[in-house]
Amino acid sequence: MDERWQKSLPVSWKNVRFTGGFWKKRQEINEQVTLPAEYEQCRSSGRVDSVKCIYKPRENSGPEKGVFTIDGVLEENMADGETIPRPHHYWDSDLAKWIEGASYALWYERNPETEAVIDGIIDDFGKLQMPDGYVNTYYTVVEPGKRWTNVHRMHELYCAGHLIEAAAAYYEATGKAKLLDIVERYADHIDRVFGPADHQIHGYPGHQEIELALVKLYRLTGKKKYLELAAYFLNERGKQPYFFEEEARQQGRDPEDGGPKGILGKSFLAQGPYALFQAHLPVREQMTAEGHAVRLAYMGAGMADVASETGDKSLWQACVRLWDNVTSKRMYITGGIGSQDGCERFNFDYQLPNEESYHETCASVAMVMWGFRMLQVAPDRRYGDVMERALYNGVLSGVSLSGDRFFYANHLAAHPEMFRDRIIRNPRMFPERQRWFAVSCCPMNLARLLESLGGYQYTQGKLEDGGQAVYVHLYQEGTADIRVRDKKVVIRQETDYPWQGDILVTVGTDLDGAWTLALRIPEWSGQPVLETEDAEVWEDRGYLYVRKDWSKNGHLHLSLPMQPVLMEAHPGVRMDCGKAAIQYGPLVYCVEEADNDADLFDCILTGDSRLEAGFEESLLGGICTIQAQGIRRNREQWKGRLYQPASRSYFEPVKLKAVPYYTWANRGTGAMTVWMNHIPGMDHGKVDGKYEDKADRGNVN
Ligand code: FUB
Ligand code: ZN
Repeated sequence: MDERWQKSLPVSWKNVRFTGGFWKKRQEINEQVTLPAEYEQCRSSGRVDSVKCIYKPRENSGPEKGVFTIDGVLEENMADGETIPRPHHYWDSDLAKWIEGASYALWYERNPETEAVIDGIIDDFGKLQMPDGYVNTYYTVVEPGKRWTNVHRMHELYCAGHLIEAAAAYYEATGKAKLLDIVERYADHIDRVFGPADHQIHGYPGHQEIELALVKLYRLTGKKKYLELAAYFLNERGKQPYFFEEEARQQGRDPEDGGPKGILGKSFLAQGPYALFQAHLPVREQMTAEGHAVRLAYMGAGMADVASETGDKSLWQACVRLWDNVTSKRMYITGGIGSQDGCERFNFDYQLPNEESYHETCASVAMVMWGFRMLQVAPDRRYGDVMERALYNGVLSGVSLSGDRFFYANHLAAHPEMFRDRIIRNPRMFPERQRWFAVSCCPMNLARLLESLGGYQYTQGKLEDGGQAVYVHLYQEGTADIRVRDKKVVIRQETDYPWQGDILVTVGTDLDGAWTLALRIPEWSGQPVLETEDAEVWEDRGYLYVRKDWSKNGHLHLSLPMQPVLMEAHPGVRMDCGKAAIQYGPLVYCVEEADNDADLFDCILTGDSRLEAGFEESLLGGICTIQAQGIRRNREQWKGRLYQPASRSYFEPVKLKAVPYYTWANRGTGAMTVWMNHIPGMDHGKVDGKYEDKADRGNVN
């Protein structure tokens, strides 16, 4: 493990503006379509009004319905005989994520209407706040008097974390501190309730999130107690006796009771008690990434944050260990994690199914957040590359090109019949994006990430020799307004990334003296070409360090060679054995029925399937497509048969066209696959009417 600590801190999203290109377009859709559509869903489903506390539980109301609906959710969460939706125990987090995303948008363009809507919700949260600082809709109106009795399952700390993040965003965007005041009082309350003293709860959240939020609050307010509380939650996790078990016993619940789906009980996973919640072991003893994927990645993000602020080496090492396990054995090529449907969790090493993949959008968002925080402790491209992979693929596939439909689960292969025959019954799993979900974590998570993406582009810190460095982690047309040694520095990127790998960087400053720009060189890019003058240049952990006096000559040109390549999965990923996926720059590709006949799953890429990239302005919002010649078996020879002896003469040529994975399922429902059959030793050229197999003659490409 490379233990060199090289701390840097994010350049705020407020200081970075996308001025054109790929992400600018996506942000505009996010602002104009996604965020308004999400607000409307929150309004019509009762989420917005839930904070007004108009719901009153009726004495004899029946059980919650919790119905999954595809379009619209008016009856969601209604109990029998009730007319006002019963606030769900994590609706507060939905509203908070929406406020967060909408706040970022306000910074880019002030909008009095949106601001008034947010102010209204904040005022309702303010009225909801108890004199001791507690804020939670569910426990105010649905189960009053029961707060902090089921920290394991009921998401109070998770909702608090999201409210803190929302408050930070709203404050930074508008300068208005009213939500910040609310969450500070709430965080103070939480700080009084949880901790090591006898009168405190020695506990931690059932769903991590608050840890990273508390670090954000610490950075914003400078109050160390928030950082200490974040560290406390992480350090307490997994200690014995298990907090979740103690809590259940104190409340008269059976710790083995796993709830309606059976998954929440103490011994549900073989990896250890409460492994679904990463509470089976203290975090420093967790050798593999187990349990619920979003929880794990948020925990990793929190660990990296706390390690970065406290210098805690053992916490950092534990964080790296988990990261390595995830990214080397348990992550999809799209950067997505959590392959197991059912409890949204990690599976054993290399268990990465394609058609039944869960690969939740939130989990990809969490990977971006985690990767970015890893970079702040150690600028190493293995973190930046994964962050980028998750962003362009796992995250972005979660939203339609139109911006108003969403994937919860993101499959790497799909067949429409699975949907039509209702083999897959849960809308979260449908291979068609939905307008909304009863549990709608993903749409909102994605929107807040896209709107704050500028904040993931740069970090700033000191090098080992004390020199100043600005790290460039992502490439995107736009400007960053930074201060180096207290002088203004404007960094401008001009690029057509991710369609091309040329990046022109112009630095405008009158700061005298040398400082360093460190540029991530993605692993896919092979040999980059850097053109600049009067600079000292070196490479370290996949970053190209360029030190010079930028006030004298503020230009550099970086060329990252971008070619379509065939990627293979580790042989342990049995579903992908004998298969390859196309990648072009940071983008993973897939083949869809819309561009290729059906029978995608029978197509084979061969040793001489040359991949050709070309830009198609009018397709799917303007994309680079990849064309390749392949082969497939001739169906004529299969008439009336289900099986027959294998033969080489079945094959016929087929032209394949691949599109970026994030664009799939935007042209109706159809078959899709990321992984295609691949026989590198086979040449699809015809010899004597047959297709030649070079491997037979020892000529493996
Ligand atoms: O539990 C809150 C969120 O809902 C999780 O992060 C997602 O995985 C989904 O279960
Ligand atoms: Zn989600």
